[in-house]
Amino acid sequence: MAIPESDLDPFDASYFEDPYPAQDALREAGPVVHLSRHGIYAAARFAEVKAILEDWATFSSARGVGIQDFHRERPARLPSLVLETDPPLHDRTRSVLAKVLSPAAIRALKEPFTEAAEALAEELLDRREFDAIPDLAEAYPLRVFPDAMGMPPENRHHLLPYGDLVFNSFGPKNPFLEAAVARSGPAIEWVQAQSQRTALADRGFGADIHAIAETGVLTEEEAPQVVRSVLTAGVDTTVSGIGAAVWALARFPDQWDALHAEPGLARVAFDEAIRFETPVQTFFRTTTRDAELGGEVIPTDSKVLMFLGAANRDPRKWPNPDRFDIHRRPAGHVGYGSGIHACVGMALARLEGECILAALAKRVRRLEITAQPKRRYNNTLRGLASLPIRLHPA
Ligand code: OVM
Repeated sequence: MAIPESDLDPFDASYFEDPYPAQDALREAGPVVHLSRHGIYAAARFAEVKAILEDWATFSSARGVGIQDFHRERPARLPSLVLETDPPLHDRTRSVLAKVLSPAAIRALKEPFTEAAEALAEELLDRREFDAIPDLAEAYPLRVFPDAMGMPPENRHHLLPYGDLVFNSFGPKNPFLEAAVARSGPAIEWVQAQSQRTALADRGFGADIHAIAETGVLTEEEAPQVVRSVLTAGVDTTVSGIGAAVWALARFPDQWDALHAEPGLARVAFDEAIRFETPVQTFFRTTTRDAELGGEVIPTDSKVLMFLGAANRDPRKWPNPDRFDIHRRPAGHVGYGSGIHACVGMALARLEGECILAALAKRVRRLEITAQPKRRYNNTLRGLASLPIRLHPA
């Protein structure tokens, strides 16, 4: 048996426009495909993506989770102490973040996050017509997340071009990455400065990370790097997730009806949107040995691309996968990953999604798309740049 070849470029505009036919072809071609243009292996079926995620020793993150192999090329930024590591270093950092972002810590945010969501929903209802990407999907996380971190109110907008840059940098050096570099301006220096203990309030996730560092778990140099991870991973992702949910709910009006009738479904509706659009579309691993996968063998030292979004629409796993259905059970999707690197901020992301969707569901009878949405191009993140919406109040 030979591994099939494909000349698909999963980092180009026409793919981003409509990735589904290409993802379907990849899943059908076999459990493992070789993408000849980039010289990488790929998995697009749920079972194989999940198997890669569960075997960190064979499919390593320490050589980078983008297309670049840190053994062959120097990474542009200091590798993340949690994302771009394997055990035991990974576990040490992870335990700090798991403590800081504990269920109890997230639960304590339910009230302020609900309050902020209700206030934003009221503002949007007053305006009636707006762009749901900047005015809702970006506005809500940019209001609540930096507050939870303990960041000053100034210049929070830099978090967006910073995230855009890092998520583009997991892909090849193509025009999308070049444009993100050009747009990033002072964002890199700003994020670095904001990660220092003295830039962060006495209370918040930032201070919590530094406090744990002071007990000796992290060094003085490591603590700001861990804050940086949270600032990198925590904003653009939830922006894409909230945008995905609003877009899906606007395109499937029967699903909005169901959510409006039962706003308690907001949390599961957000999760279904993460399955359906999968904001983090792809991540790489690097093989540490000849790796058996789906009956094929991937040679050692190979980059392997996991199509998380394709796995989340694999008909082998999901009945009627292209239907957005808030009554299905989306639990078990790989939109937050799986295994030791599964999203450590998941509860925070879900709280944001739940609060903003519930606040809208209570007040809005119908979402109307008033103009053609515009896609945002990013080598890793799937989302929109613009989604013109008119709200019809209940
Ligand atoms: C990090 C990091 C950066 C981007 C994404 C991410 C999805 C983590 O710096 O640790 O997780």
